[in-house]
Amino acid sequence: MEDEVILLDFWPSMFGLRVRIALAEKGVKYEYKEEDLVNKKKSDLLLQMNPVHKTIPVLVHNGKPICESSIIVQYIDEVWKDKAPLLPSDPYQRAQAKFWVDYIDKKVNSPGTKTWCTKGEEQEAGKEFVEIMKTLEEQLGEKPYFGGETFGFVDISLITYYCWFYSYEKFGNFSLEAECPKLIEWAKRCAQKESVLKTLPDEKKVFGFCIEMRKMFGLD
Ligand code: GS8
Repeated sequence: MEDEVILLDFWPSMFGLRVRIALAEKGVKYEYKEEDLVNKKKSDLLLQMNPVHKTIPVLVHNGKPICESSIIVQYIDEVWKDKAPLLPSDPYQRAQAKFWVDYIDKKVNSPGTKTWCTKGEEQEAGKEFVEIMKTLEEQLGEKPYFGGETFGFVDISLITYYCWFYSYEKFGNFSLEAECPKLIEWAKRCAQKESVLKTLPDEKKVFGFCIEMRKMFGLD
């Protein structure tokens, strides 16, 4: 029987984008269902499939939900294991990859969001964001990808922020190209991959979304 795969998502979500890239890497066909998070109209399916957090992304595989983007990416890697491994098989390397994804999960989103979603804190948040990117750039070192020669779990977890960099830079008033040139080279390398290229939305579209949201929140 064919697998039934449904993804509950929201187009600019860096978390949902991780799942879309992982599914593209594995060549998995799925049905995409957009949630109307802007108007806070969550579908009954979302509330039923993720009653704990009520957040996207949710992957519904043969009727069963999997929640939390980094857990979903690991699940995808385990279920569709024959194609394009995303996590290393070596236990130590695997633990390292999970450590860095955990770091990204704990550190990146909050200062990133503060650059465009606050009034008066934008520049401070920008500085904090740059420091975190510098730590990640140091971890990347001279390698083409975080795990070495191939695109994997850590790359997927961070590259989905790439389409947000433009907005963070504009509102936070900084330049990542100037501050972290190696990291930007890495991002451009990742963006050449079909799974990433075809998945990430245009940075200007994301910027337009930020402008709309700022208006909606009464910030501008
Ligand atoms: C975060 C998901 C999330 O914040 C993950 O999947 O990695 N740790 C989770 N989803 C947001 C949209 S993206 O900003 C969401 O669903 N928000 C709706 C809400 O909070 O009500």
